[in-house]
Amino acid sequence: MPFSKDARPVDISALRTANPDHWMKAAAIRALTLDAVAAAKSGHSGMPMGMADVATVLFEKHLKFDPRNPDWPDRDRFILSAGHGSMLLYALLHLTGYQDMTIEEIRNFRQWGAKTAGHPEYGHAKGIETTTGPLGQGISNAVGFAMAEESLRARFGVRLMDHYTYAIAGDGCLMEGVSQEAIGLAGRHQLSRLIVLWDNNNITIDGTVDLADRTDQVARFRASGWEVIEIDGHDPAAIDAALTAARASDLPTMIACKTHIALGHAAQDTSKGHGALTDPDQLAAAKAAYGWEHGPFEIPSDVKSAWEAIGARGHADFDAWSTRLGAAAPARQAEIARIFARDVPAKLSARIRALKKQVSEEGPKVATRKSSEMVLEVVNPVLPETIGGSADLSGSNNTRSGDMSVFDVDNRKGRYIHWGIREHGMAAAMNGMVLHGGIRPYGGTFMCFTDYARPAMRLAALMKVPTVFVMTHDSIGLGEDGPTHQPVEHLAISRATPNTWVFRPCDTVETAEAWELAFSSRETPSVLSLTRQNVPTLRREHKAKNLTAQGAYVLAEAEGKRRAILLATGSEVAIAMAARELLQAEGIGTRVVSMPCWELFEEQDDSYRRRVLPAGPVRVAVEAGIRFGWDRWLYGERGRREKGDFVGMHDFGASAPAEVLYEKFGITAEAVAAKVKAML
Ligand SMILES: Cc1ncc(C[n+]2csc(CCOP(=O)(O)OP(=O)(O)O)c2C)c(N)n1
Repeated sequence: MPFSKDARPVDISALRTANPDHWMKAAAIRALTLDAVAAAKSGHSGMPMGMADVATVLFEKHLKFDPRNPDWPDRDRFILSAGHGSMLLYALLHLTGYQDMTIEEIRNFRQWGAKTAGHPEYGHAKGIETTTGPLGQGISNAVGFAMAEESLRARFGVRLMDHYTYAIAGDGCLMEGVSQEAIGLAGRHQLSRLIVLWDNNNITIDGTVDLADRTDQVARFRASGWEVIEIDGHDPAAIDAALTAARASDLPTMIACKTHIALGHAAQDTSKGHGALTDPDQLAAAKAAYGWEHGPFEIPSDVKSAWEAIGARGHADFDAWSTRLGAAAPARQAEIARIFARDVPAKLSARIRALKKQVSEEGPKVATRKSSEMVLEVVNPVLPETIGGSADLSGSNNTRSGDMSVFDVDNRKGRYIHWGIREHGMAAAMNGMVLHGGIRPYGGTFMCFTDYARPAMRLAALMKVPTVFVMTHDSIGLGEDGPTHQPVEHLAISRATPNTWVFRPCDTVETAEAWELAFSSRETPSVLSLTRQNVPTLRREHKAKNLTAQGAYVLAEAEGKRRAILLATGSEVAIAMAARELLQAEGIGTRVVSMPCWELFEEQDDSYRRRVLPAGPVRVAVEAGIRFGWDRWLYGERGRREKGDFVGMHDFGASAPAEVLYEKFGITAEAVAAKVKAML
């Protein structure tokens, strides 16, 4: 059993007697953790047992929260980045009196239907600010929470927005690469309201940290622009003093809390302490060492009332805040309510419709990334809650509209963020902004770097938050940058993710419709797949209705008897239209279906889907990506195996001009027409 090398002996009885009141409150967390993990026969005991003192002082003396009003916009946010230690959070929520975190929930830790999932899941219970478990995400979300606070404080004033973000991170969180992206961003932006508590216990699953790392974390944070305070994480006075200093600092602060994993248990300071401690004798011995003489899941009334008093501490703060809000101008009150409810103003649809009308008349031939910029130009001014950005590709992603100034230390009102070359950190921080509330973030990169942002994109979908990922340069159509930059499998990756809308608009009209849906979404993240290369306007007849909302629709009907249906997305819709010309010229009636969003088409009722994809005609799908997933539309939905085929990519791309690549890879109108004729 690997031992922590720098493990000092701990005199539990000295800790107990030095601060008896504090000790029993922290012991309640430790006891609940031991009982819940023993009942579930699984879970992580050591982290909550090690960080119980830090968490107790934080909740007792510093955290601004009100269990009766868990959605209070001006509460401090507490993020358990080390999500495996979920019992720490559940115990805190239960003890401080969050209504939905009953003792029954704790008893049912990790069981079907319980709010107490293995790792904290956003939406399961109030007080869980974000889903954590994939290490490094929470600390990176926290950066977005802190940016959201800065932005909203600048917008609404310190009387209404004035809070801190606290995150507990372990060695694992700090080893994950994304943590450096987060730390770099927080340091650069001087996010002084962000306080990270590092559980410095020197233990991970395989053993001691030095098996895999020798980073000087203190130097690392300081080098990234943070203040660092080092303390004994079991000394309540030191914890309190460090938190006070951190709150006063002009910089983000990391408090390095030297702790003992599984404090007081036979497995203390060992990697065994990281996991599920279920041995009944050892459990009893640990409780005896704590001086905890109560049965499983039993909290003595004096300890419970002490914790409830901590939970009640924030009522007055909440009431005072409500009074201040009530005294604000009605329009300001309504605006705060609106943005936190994720409602969009009616003006959004009006602006989208006006743009659609204009471009369907003018018919510009532009890249859809440019179309996207045209949309943002008209929409951002009426959506003050948007924050845009790019991972160092602003000019390529076209994500900045003219009204957006740059978010910076001296311009917190800025709504455009230069994320640097940090796709993962950007995506995770954007999730944090949505979760904070009051912000609708979107951020851009090249579509092939979906891979770099992917863990956070998945969590947006899992958490049901409407983050918008702007993915430009979405195929071989980007040309000379070559196969490293040409996504082929990324549409399939995002489409395979539940609760994600993948939009691949064919022109400016569809791009406007996609943005309207993305910005109106309450629970679904969006991926906008946009071209580098110019495409024609195909929707020349103005329709006020948002056709993209149906996922797929008939763009061009067959003339004469309908013998073929061409299905296409994005830049390949124009190729399908050209193929239709060829086929119609030979008397083959051909319908073109534009499919900007598969997921929304799947949601349509059967009769609509039948109208768009009737049985009978041959079907050819055209997309400059891999085939994966397309068989659903070719062979399913009344299609037949011998009557369906695909034109697209079968391997990685190549470096050459876009037109050459389309020709060489056979994604042409002629190839589409030939496939149709071969099946007739
Ligand atoms: C991205 C990711 N990789 C791996 C894991 C599996 N895992 C869970 S906890 C853990 C070790 C974390 O060590 P540390 O943060 O020091 O936690 P402690 O041992 O102090 O509880 C690992 C590897 C994970 N949850 N997330």
